[in-house]
Amino acid sequence: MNLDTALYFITDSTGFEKDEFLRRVRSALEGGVTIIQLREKNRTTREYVELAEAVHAITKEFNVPLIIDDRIDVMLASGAEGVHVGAEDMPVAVARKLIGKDKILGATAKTVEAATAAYNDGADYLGVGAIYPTTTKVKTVLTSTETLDAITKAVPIPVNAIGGLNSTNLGVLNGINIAGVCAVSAIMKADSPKAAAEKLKKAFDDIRRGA
Ligand code: TZP
Ligand code: MG
Repeated sequence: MNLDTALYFITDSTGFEKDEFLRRVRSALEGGVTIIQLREKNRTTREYVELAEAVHAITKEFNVPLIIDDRIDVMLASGAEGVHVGAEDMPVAVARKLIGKDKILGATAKTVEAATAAYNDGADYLGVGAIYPTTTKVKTVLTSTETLDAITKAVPIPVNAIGGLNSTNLGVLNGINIAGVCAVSAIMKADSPKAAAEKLKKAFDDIRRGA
C-alpha cells in the first residue's frame, strides 16, 4: 500500500453512536481521505479493538490504510496497517522493533531535533502541530510554521501539518513542503464529512500547486 498522507483524517467518536460514527468514516472515505487514524482516548481495550475491526472493514473497501493511535496491541489485533505514537507513547525505536518493518509507523514531532530522531528511529511519516489552536481534546502546544518548514527540510519522509486546519485556513502553509494535512473536527463534525473532505482536499491541492 502506497503511503499517501495528502488528506489524513483522524477520527474522534466522542458523542456519536457507533453506527453514526461508522457512517461518518465511510462518508469521509467517499470524500477522498487518503489515510485514516482511529484515535480513541476513553475506550476499554475490548471496545477499541471492536471499533478498529469495524473501521478496518470499511477502510479496506477503499484501499486506504488504517493507523491506530498509540496502541500497537490494537493495531495487531485489528490487522490495521500502522500505528501512530506521540511524545508520551511508546518510543519510536521500540515501536518499530515491535511492529516490524512492514507496518506504517507515524510519530508526532514539534521540533527539528525530535523530527530527526523520529526519522532515525524508524518513523515513516511525521505529524507536526498544532498549527492553530484546536478544539479537539489533546495535550499539545502550538508549533510555528517556521518550525514546520524546518522539519520538512530536515527529514526525507512525509511531513503533515495538524491542528485547527480546515479548508479556509491552509494559506499559512503555502510554500512549505508538507505531504499533507491532518484534520479531526473539520471532517468529523461536518454536516457532510464527504463534502468537508472534498473541500479540504481541494484546498490542499491548491496550496500544493502554489495557488
Ligand atoms: N495533535 C495536535 S493537534 C491535534 C492532535 C491530535 C488535534 C487536531 O484536531 P483538529 O480538530 O483538526 O484541530
Ligand atoms: Mg498519542
